[in-house]
Amino acid sequence: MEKTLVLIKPDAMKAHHIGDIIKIYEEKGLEILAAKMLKMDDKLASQHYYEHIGRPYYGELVDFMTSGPIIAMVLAGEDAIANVRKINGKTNPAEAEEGTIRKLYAASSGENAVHASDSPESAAREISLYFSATEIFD
Ligand code: FUP
Repeated sequence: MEKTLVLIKPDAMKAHHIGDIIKIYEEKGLEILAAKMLKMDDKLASQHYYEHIGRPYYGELVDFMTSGPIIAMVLAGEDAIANVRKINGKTNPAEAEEGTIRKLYAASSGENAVHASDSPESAAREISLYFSATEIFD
């Protein structure tokens, strides 16, 4: 069973889509091994999005991600990393496939409802930013 880190971003939290989003993952057979609500601060944002530091949208990205609470989750399943990214849809919701979370609930490439790890290395790194080993129930 592969693990991946998912974030429900501030836009989806404010729009009351927590339940809708979690229901989609559960209906697709993903197991929730860990979950917590928290507020990202600038330090956590710079750790999570270190690859984006210096990009033109970085300031807006941090402002958005720190604008309200988020939910962090560890999801597990067969090919969970690729599977969850498929369920989430493309970064830009205008390009996201029908039925994906971003098609359903995201407004723009910046405010796009959910995050999911993009490789086994990112998943391990990102999971450790949000959860200690005792908080993951596998
Ligand atoms: P994804 O893996 O789909 O989350 O997308 P990226 O890693 O390419 O981007 C991470 C985050 O940076 C996005 F969720 C939002 C932000 N971003 C922008 O705001 N504008 C862009 O053009 C690209 C990314």
